[in-house]
Amino acid sequence: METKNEQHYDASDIQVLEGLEAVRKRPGMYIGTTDVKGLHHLVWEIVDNAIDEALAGYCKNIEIIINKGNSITVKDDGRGIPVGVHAKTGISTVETVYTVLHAGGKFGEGGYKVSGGLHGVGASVVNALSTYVTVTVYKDGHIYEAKFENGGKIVQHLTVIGDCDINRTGTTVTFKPDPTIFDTDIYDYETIKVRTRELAFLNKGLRLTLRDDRDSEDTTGDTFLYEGGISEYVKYLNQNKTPIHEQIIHLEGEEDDVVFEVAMQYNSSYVESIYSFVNNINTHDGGTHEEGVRRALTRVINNYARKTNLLKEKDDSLTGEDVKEGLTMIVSCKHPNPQFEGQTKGRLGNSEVRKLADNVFSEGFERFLMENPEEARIIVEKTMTAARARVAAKKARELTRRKSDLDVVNFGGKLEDCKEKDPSICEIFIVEGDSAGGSAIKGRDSMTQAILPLRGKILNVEKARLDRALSNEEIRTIITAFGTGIGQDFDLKKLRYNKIIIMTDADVDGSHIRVLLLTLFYRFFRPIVEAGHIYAAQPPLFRITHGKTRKYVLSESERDSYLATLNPNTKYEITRMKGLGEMDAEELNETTMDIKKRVLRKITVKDTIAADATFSKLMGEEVEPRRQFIEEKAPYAQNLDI
Ligand code: 0RA
Repeated sequence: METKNEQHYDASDIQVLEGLEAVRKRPGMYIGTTDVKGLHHLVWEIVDNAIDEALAGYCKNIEIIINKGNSITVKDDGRGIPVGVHAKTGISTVETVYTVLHAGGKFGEGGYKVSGGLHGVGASVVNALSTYVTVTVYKDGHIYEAKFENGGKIVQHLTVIGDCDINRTGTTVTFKPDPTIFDTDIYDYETIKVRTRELAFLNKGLRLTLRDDRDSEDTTGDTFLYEGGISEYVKYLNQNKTPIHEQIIHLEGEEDDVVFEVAMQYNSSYVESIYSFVNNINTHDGGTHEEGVRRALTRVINNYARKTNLLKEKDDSLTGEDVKEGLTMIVSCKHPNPQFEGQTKGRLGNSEVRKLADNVFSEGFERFLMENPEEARIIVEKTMTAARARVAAKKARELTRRKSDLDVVNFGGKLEDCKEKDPSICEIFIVEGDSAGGSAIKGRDSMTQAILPLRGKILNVEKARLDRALSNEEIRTIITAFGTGIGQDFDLKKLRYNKIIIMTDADVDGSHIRVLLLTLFYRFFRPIVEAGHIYAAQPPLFRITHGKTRKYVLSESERDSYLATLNPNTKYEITRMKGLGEMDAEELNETTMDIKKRVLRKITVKDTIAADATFSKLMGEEVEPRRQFIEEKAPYAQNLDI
């Protein structure tokens, strides 16, 4: 076996494994899905390569362009993909990287590559799933170009097509996803923007620009460049919250090529916003980097609180739960050989990182507390208040714990439960107002449909702790009805209904109630939301009657297109449906509840971090953004996804 020098990546590092046909046959194996998510995944595979060049220290600018026709261009100013003949394949390295599966430093033993996409297969997979790919390399005063078509077939070998300034280096890739592979071929600017911004936060000093050339070519687009890196991410996440201390605490350390970094700031809310990343990938199930920090955070705060006598001898120690209340934190680890664990590979497994994270965090945070006694006092007091609330919530929670099935039936008449006990076929409608609740009870299928009419106002849990939420009558009823418990007692397996359906009017009040409910579900029952159990009913907006026919439509455009299908001489009548309460039981059943006829909208969480920010913006201290959002979105039942 050849020995390889860690420092000098050369063309021979690239291993030749398989052809591209396999990728086209089973794209899901390589990019997860062929839906809109898979389509966007192609962009990140190409951007990842440029980011690697940035991590290696050679690239400062990356530009992403959505072109007319939904092709994508990614430009970087790195060293340029090597243009020499590849030792193993006998063709240029550029062509090798784009045509040989698993070619790329990541799988070569000598190559040092820290970033990675979903399955780390990169450029060749993008080529396999594209109708065309053009790669341009600027290097040594020349412009080189190679072209591929129809799933990676070479149509132009790497050729010098011109000269450039000797100092100019970089790689430009344009690809067009194959529409016969993907369910959709339309890129979403906002999706790409959110991730591009995140990549800029995670890679300080790197300028990422994004532009949409589909409508016209003089758009300015967005530029993201954060010299402060993850500190600026924390600041961004806290922008609709109220920080309780000024400084963002930013700590960093490195050992054996593993770089560990954390930034944090407490705010006055009660929610935990801790997000961790490994090689720019969100580790949504945490792992050793997160564990190390959490462990150190609890220990350091307890030690400091005891030492300064803020926490007395008789007081119980603060728990992990207490110290994360109102904490916004980004943990980022760059690792040359990460082990991802768990079903969705969302957990970092490398055990040595736990110790590195603990050491870097505890040393730095301890010093911060010593050097900033005023901020330290504010933080400790916040965690002590959280501890008191935890004790109070425990007492309150015991009241909501279901002792037997009987308890659910005896709701004091609130919940009209269904007869069926098998959760997989049961649904619960949470209905705005008593009169609509009455119609829903009459119009339901009592075997499988339970009705919970809301009488009082739903508490805004964005501004209330668990203990106060638990003293709210409506919330207690909801918790008991769901059967899952809450907080530490939460158990998704105990959920009593497969579908939880929010049924509110299509007006501003209805939107407000819906957002309050979604906030409650997202903050206190997140696994239920993530598992896709939450739906919004879509009551009709208009009723059109002609002759004996009654037609219900959901929107103005649907009304217009229906009217256009009628004979011009037909006499018809249009009623604008003002609210659920206006419909009788039969109408409500027919339009909104009947499994065969209704249209439900499933509420999905596209991106946890973005959803968190949305809820803080919507439901936090500031009233104006909330009013604006609700007024803007209220008329449209469509804008529900979080
Ligand atoms: C390996 C070695 C060198 C550059 C790259 C890979 C490289 C790959 C990509 C992919 C997208 N952009 C890229 N930029 C650079 C260095 C080669 C040399 O120094 O000649």
